[in-house]
Amino acid sequence: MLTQEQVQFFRDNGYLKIAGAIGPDEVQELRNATQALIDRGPTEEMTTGQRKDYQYGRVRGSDEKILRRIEYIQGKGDVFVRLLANPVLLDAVHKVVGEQFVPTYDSVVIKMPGHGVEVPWHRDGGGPTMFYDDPASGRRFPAVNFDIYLDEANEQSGALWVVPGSNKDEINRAPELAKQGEYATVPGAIRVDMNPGDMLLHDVTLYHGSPETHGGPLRRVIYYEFRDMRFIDAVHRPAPDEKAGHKWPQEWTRHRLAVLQQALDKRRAVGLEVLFPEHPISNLRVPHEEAAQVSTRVPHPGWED
Ligand SMILES: O=C(O)CCC(=O)C(=O)O
Repeated sequence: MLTQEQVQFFRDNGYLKIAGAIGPDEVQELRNATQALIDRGPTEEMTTGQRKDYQYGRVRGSDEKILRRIEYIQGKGDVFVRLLANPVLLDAVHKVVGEQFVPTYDSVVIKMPGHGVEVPWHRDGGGPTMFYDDPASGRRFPAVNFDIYLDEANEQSGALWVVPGSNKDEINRAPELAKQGEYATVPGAIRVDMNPGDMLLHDVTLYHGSPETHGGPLRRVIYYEFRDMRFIDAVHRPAPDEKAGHKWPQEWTRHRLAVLQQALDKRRAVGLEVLFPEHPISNLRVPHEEAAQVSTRVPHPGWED
């Protein structure tokens, strides 16, 4: 479980590596389920929104469309739902995101074998408004991604590069770095090599990206993002008379919390360990019966339009 030193390292540097966070059996199940999604791809039977979940890109000098990510994977298999309630993940979430944590995003990023698509330097969601300084408590609530590695990430498979401490930069230099398209020569940048089952925490304001690969092996990483409810209430809610657009109404966060409860219940049902049976904050709990009924694919408002 995360120590105070690890929490401090994360706050200072914007990232933290936890080796061996996810056990080998769970990793193997996730690998199998992810591979099945890659092999099948989008189908005619899917809705337009579900087909859009499969995102493609290109590498330099080729017109071939290459799979680069699949959105909303919690709606694509129980193993991804159960992962949401993994005790090592939720312990880290609780300690770095805040007690009122809410799962806010789920996807898998893929570097296909042979040619893997670049993820240019960026801050997730575009930048410096992606945290909340709460005047009531004086606390800063970060938005954090929990990156679960299913394959080895190294030079050949296009490991992630990060600039430690860039979460504190007030001016966003990520677009300029993306334009230059360099990794190893970026001042302060480090490559974060990972093994299957390792978890990387990254603050969404950290500069990060990964180069395209040529002749490398498959590299798959699951990204689960969480934010504290105080952050969401202050930053993401539509005004009372406003259409949701890309904002997050109460029903949407309740739906996400219901998936979390379903994840805790599904994990316990197969005899896996959980950190707590329900959300530790009582007003963020969704009754088990209600949680069991919800669809586990919860796209963001605006995704299906
Ligand atoms: O896994 C990667 O290469 C980076 C993915 C990423 O940062 C993103 O999708 O926002």
